[in-house]
Amino acid sequence: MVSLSVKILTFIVILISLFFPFLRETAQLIGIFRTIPAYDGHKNCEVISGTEACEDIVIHHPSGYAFMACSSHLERTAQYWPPLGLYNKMNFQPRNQVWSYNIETSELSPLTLKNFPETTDFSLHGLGIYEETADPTKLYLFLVNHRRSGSVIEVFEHTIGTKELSHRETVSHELIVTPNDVVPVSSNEFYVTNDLGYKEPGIMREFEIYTRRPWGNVVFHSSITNTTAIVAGNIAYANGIASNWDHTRLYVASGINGKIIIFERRSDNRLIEIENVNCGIVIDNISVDEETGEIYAAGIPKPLMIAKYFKDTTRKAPKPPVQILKVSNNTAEDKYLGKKYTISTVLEDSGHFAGISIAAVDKKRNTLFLGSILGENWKCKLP
Ligand SMILES: *[C@@H]1O[C@H](CO)[C@@H](O)[C@H](O)[C@H]1NC(C)=O
Ligand SMILES: *[C@@H]1O[C@H](CO)[C@@H](O)[C@H](O)[C@H]1NC(C)=O
Ligand SMILES: CC(=O)N[C@H]1CO[C@H](CO)[C@@H](O)[C@@H]1O
Repeated sequence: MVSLSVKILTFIVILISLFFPFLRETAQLIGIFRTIPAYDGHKNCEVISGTEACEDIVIHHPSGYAFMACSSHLERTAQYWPPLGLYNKMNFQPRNQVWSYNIETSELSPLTLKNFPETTDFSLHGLGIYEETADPTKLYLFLVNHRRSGSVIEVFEHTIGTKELSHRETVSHELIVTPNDVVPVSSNEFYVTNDLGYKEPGIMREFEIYTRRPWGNVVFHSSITNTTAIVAGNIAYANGIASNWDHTRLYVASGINGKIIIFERRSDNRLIEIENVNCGIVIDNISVDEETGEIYAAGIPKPLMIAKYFKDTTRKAPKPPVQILKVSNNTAEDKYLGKKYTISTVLEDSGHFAGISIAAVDKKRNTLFLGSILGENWKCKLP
């Protein structure tokens, strides 16, 4: 007969062995044992002055315009920022700014909102663009807007070269809870990530983040049929979302797991997971090079440092290191052994960038944009 203590011991051993892989993986992801040499990738870059805290940047490749959804350091660290559970200043109206940047002329223009009341909140996060098939000068910008009354997706029309955004539609739905990033697949349809299952700050939200619970998801919305549905679930911190050029594949970053999930889009708009690429470090938002299909991700080698940097309102905390990764198809011999992708580093820097959240690449113009959650944004020459 097995005594009770043996049973308990067995139970403890099982428990530890169950948790050990999780702990080991966590230690790797948060980079406890990672030392970062003095990288100076910023030398290839210049600050895009006049902008701050552009958490998302999307390039319209045919025209060479980058669109930037921007906020401010003060707002993100001290006032109001639901994605980080910050609700300090609820009597203040967020009114963020979208900029267009002409890569060839370096002209930076603030876009004016039309048909959008001045009294409506405008607190920006993810951004996606869709080009009208019949008229390539006409774009639709889809923006995540964290209104104080709840988070919504705003759709605007824009004609390339103008300095206006004309409001078209606001989409809100009970399934769009913690929207992070959005990718349109037509002028009336989009996919959006809900990064967390728990929106309200508190113990459950902390638990969800620190134990990497898979409670985020991807929601599809169609304004043609007025339907909204969860099309992919069980994702731990679903942040960035991007698609390939014909929207047959979608890429979702599971940031705190350091993974990029590749989905195939079915004709009924459901998403089928076909691949899971492990980047090995915490990653932020992602973008796809439309021509090559390569995926760029802003990597966070020291997430604890970034957390400290975010909480510091004095702007004195050391800037966290950044590693921009590129995921390409593996063309070497070992692809036959199942190694489908190669991950390479495009840029590395150890202390000049303020928490980079997006890397967007224009290969044709040899340009890399780096957007920050709370500081300066940069334009770099591709190495
Ligand atoms: C779309 O559906 C939602 C419920 O899912 C409803 O609240 C809303 O009024 C509908 N909108 C239109 C334009 O029919
Ligand atoms: C890999 O190649 C396929 C086929 O050419 C392409 O569709 C895909 O986007 C490529 N993926 C990456 C990560 O480069
Ligand atoms: C636009 C976008 O996807 N932003 C997200 C990038 O990742 C950070 C941190 O993981 C999120 O807080 C942003 O919401």
